[in-house]
Amino acid sequence: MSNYYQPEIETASYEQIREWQSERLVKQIKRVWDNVPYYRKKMEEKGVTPDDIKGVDDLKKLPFLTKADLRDAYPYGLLGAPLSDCVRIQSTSGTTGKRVVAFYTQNDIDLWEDCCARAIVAVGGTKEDVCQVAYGYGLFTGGAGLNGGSHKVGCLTLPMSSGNTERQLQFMTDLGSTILCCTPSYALYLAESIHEQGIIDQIKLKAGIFGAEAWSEDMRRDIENKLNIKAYDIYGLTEITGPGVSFECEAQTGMHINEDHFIAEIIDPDTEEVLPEGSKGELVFTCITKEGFPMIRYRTRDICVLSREKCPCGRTHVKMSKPMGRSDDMLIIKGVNVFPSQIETVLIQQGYAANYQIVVDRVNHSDTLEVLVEMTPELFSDSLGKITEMEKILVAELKTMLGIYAKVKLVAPKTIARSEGKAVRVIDKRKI
Ligand code: DLL
Repeated sequence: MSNYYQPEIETASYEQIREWQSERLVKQIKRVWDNVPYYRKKMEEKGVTPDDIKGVDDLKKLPFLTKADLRDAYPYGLLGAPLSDCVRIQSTSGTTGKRVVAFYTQNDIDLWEDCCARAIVAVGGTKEDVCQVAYGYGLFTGGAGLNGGSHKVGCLTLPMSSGNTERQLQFMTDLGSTILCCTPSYALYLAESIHEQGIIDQIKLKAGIFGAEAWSEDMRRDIENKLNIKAYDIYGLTEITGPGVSFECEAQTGMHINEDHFIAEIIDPDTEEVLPEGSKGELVFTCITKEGFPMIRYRTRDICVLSREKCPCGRTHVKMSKPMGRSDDMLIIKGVNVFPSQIETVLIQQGYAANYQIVVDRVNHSDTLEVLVEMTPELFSDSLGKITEMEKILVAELKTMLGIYAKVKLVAPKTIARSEGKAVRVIDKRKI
């Protein structure tokens, strides 16, 4: 039986959700028109005024915002409330140029923490739980968001931040953590360390809430098996609020978007045309309750699919698939689109852990792709013949998946640098 943090919202009818969205959108656009000259100008350029926005169906009339707008408007140009009403900033490193700085009023923080509390309750969290938050604290939204959600649920919260693995494991065993929140790559690292130290019997974890970076279904199974837990996905981005924009429920088949706060659309990234439900495209969000940093039709660059299929958990909010890569992270190698997640899938299917690095370069005007893969202790071999054989298998499997040749280099366990936050998977030397 499912538990909900805010049952009347999380299981509201589709009609009710649309009604909330329409009402809030109309109000939000008026607020933004009055308070955010940067966006007002964009509306004027498109010939739209708040009077044209009567409900969700009019959303498509509004202009998009992109990372480039954030850069142009940095730092205060997209502020939606007086600075004196803002109580916090959070920030993330942009892929290019300036950092993203988002502003929050107290009300924004309160609603954000509700979203994270929904995610914790959805994985079975209650006030009896010990919730170890090993996302980074500080400017990154991961620590702050899940910390706030954990308080709201009433869990005993361990504000560990990321890193210091010895201390993480000590508290995990001494205080009996039952829920772990961190990036999936750090979860895997913690799992490896637990097995190395032979302390799996002392671990009481039952669930993990992992997000902030792409991870495959195979990686999920790997973490679940190694830690003997259920591993749930959580998604979000600083511009929209942070973790908890969407979260997975017990069905583990996609993440429910908190539609009472965020309206989701899927567009064709090239034509900007809104695509029908079920299409794969770029995810766009409109914040309808945010005051400090009210993003309207913000292009996330994340590629995914939305689905309104009935969910066995009873939640009615639309589900998004795992992001299948980012439209701007996608590597184009010899003209072929390559997503790092495809490479990860091959590696895990072949029994490797998700410890790898992709190196892309250009030699004699031609792109090259090399994948460094760590051998797991089980697969470890120091026989040159055996290693060459294993590399050949991976080359063939990658060729089938990607359609192009990738050089594979197997390296000894624990030789690829571990990250405590988001893993650095790709080194594209063509950009350096
Ligand atoms: O990563 C917020 C977050 C913190 C989400 C903790 C989940 C848990 P940013 O640093 O702004 O915010 O990065 C946002 O990370 O556009 C996606 O490309 C990627 N991302 C976030 N969650 C997932 C996920 C946080 N579950 C960017 N799966 C987003 C895949 C994810 N990618």
